[in-house]
Amino acid sequence: MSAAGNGGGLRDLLSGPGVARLMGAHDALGAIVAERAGFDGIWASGLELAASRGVPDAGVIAMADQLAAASSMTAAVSVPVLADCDTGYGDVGGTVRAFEAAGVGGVCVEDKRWPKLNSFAEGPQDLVPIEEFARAIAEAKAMQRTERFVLVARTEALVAGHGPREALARARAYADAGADAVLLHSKERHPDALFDVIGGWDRPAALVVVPTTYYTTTAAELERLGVRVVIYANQGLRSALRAMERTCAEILRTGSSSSVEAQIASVASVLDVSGTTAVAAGRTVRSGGDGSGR
Ligand code: SPV
Ligand code: MG
Repeated sequence: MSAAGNGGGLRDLLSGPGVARLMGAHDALGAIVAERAGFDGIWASGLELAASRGVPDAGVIAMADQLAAASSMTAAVSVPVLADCDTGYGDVGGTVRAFEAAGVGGVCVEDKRWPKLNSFAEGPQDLVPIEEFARAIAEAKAMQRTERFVLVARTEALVAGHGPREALARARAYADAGADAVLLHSKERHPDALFDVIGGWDRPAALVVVPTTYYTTTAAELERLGVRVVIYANQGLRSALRAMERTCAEILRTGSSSSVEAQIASVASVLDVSGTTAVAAGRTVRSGGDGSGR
């Protein structure tokens, strides 16, 4: 792996061919599972990370937390990682520098006012003025050190209750400010407003969408509309949550893990996914050393 890590591949995904599918994760385990399944990249989800820490997705996660999580995912997989950096932690340019230096593929920042609230939560979804966010994007792009790193600008205009006209104006302004891609977020069940924005897209920057509420829309359909990247932001965590709840309840209900053994992963697969099997087979590990090899 080069010093730039596996980050460069994200730029390739933006330019096609075809639609790229990113799977949400919050740790190396989730990233490894997604890579093995065949996903093109990883979405280091802010919601998943917050939930995994037991804190709200409301601007509580700090840059250092996401940097550590995205770095461990980048180290664990060969596909690129796009880090959900919320509103940019008060410094979009500093965020770009930090994640770029860590070899992460790119960052996504959204045009909400801090402290932001998750897009699906009932509550205020206030946007920063379009000029302010476009300026932050332009400044951050000027601070980027390598060609390959990717800055995705996300507009929450539709989530905040504005119409397609405002969403399109914001998306264009961010693309014109230098964003490599624009994430159009929507919480519509039938994404008519989103499709209007996509239909009016007239910039070279790639479009990214997150079909969480409009989950019946397939990646192939989105690709036909011109979308380049589709993010399955939280389905991994949601499936793990449901499975953990069922297992906990079954063990307490029956007095043993017998009734769930057939449904849960084997210890052998945990040893495999953690690399323990490879170490047992002879791969050298030095623990507690100073790295000098002595
Ligand atoms: C996340 O995964 O944290 C996102 C996407 O930002 S969503 O939760 O759908 O807003
Ligand atoms: Mg998020």
